[in-house]
Amino acid sequence: TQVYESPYADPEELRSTTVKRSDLTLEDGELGSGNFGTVLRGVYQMKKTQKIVAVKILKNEDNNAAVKDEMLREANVMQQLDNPYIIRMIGICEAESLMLVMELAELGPLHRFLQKNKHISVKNITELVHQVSMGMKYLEEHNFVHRDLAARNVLLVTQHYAKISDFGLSKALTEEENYYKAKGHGKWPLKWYAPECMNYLKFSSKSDVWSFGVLMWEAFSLGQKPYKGMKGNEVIQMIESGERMSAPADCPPEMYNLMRKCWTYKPDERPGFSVVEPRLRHYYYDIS
Ligand code: ACK
Repeated sequence: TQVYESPYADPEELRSTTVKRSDLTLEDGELGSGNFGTVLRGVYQMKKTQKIVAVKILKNEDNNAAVKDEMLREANVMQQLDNPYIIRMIGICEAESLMLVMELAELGPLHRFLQKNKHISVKNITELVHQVSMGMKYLEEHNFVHRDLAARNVLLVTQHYAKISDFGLSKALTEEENYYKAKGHGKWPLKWYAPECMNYLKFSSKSDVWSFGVLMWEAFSLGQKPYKGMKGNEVIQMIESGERMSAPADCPPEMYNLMRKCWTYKPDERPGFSVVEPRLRHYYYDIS
């Protein structure tokens, strides 16, 4: 797997985390949207060059303080991260609305790319999930939990270059605790959540590993929905009874075995990304 040079790696450019509105041109086409607002393509004018960027724009209408807070928290986490497999933040722009300026991943979310490109090889899928595991290993080493790891939050720069995005739910862990205790159940992506998240509101790198197993299942099933047609409580019952999703069609047994490891019930017995990443790396080398 090749490590690509980031266009934003220049420390001089990384330091400035406020983007001047006059240096930013927004384009018409929408890249995507969510309950926070929309994401537009933009052009960011830097000293010598221009960069095409993605701009997450907060909905303005209700002046919602909670949503604004969440976006600032997301920006704060992204600002601390520096890894080739994680979407880089360029800065915050406070103008007609609050805007989060990030590097653009032109090909969009992994699951949709796979749905549209059904002839992608096992080797290519392995390469992409391995890259995600490298980004997650970095997060684990730096004591951040993502809490929303799913194929929809993996964006593609090219068909051979994936990056983790969407740090809206992510948390920096403290020195005392290696998990984050949620205040209560929210609007959760529970098909991606480990049993200890549901039962004890405990989020750790190990619960990210569980989500990563679901992400692997999505990738090898070419972007299908996990636990298709099942309700939340049915998924919980299935997991509690010890049952797991079956292998996607044409999934190599080595990869399905790894998913099953990620779905180990007890977090203490589940592998971390320091174990998952080399497993993927070695399998990728074996088939290359
Ligand atoms: O699933 P989507 O179409 O792809 O919808 C989401 C949406 O914007 C809100 O998160 C897309 N998106 C977010 N960040 C980026 C980015 N850095 N590059 C390209 N698309 C992005 C994402």
